[in-house]
Amino acid sequence: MNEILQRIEQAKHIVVISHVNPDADSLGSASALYTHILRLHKKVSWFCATKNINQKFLFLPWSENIKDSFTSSADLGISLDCGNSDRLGVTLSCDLINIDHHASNDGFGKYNLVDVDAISTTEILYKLFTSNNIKINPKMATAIYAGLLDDSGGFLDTNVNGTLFATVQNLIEMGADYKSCNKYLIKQQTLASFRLKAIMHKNMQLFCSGEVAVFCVSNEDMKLCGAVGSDCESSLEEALWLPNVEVSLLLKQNSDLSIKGSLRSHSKVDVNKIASLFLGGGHSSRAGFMLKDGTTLEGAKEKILKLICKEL
Ligand SMILES: [Mn+2]
Repeated sequence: MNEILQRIEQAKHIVVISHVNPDADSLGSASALYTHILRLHKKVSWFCATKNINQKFLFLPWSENIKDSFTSSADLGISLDCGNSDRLGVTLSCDLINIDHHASNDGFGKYNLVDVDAISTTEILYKLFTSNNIKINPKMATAIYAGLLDDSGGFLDTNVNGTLFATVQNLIEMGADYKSCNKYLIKQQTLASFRLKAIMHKNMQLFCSGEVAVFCVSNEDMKLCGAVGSDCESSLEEALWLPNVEVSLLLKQNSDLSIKGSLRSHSKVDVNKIASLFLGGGHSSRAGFMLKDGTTLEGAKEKILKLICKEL
């Protein structure tokens, strides 16, 4: 039997861990694994350090059981979609299995199942389950589909291939509630994000002969719209599809005046490389970082732009 499944068999109390500020893949993979562990009649908890998880994810199976405090009685933790140990939001004293697909993953677990070619962490689980004859039930299928849908940009990113669609066909036949996933993860938006988009689009600037789109969002803009961090994302992604744009950069000021940076890129610039200069990371086409040194939005813009333009 697979080493990771064997370790799960041996454990008494398992905690599945979604990363801080979780996305559909981290929550979907935790949801699928949580469901599987429940079926083994084992004690299982679900930890995510972020207190207010975006409502749109709460259709995922068992998400009502997510806790923001870590249970000390656990003898095994399983992190899902966490590119580095900071993403866990907790320091573990028990063994850890690290399941992930980020290029920046440094293998921080005692056991590591990292596949940087996988489209999503849920795809890694799909392969783990199917290759070990573990039946995927409708709840698991929904959760796996959710990660695939979100991490492939709604099946539109360049990493999408026929294998992905074949997997999706299987998941739908297994009972995946793809309609809810499409509705909550792709179609539905908040009024706050709708309002924020108008401000972001109006203030967007183009640099380096129009190859870099930059959004600076102040804490004031956020408060004015009642927006949260994830409300900025769709504009960041959309700007990448303007003619000539190769890289899209978002600098968002937090309420403590630290700055969250997010980067999206076609193939010309490896944005993971740029994010890692600021102890961030991600994938070559999407990455993030934090600036906590008191830099202003304008100062941060100058600094990051210089690095991007050098790569173009
Ligand atoms: Mn992912």
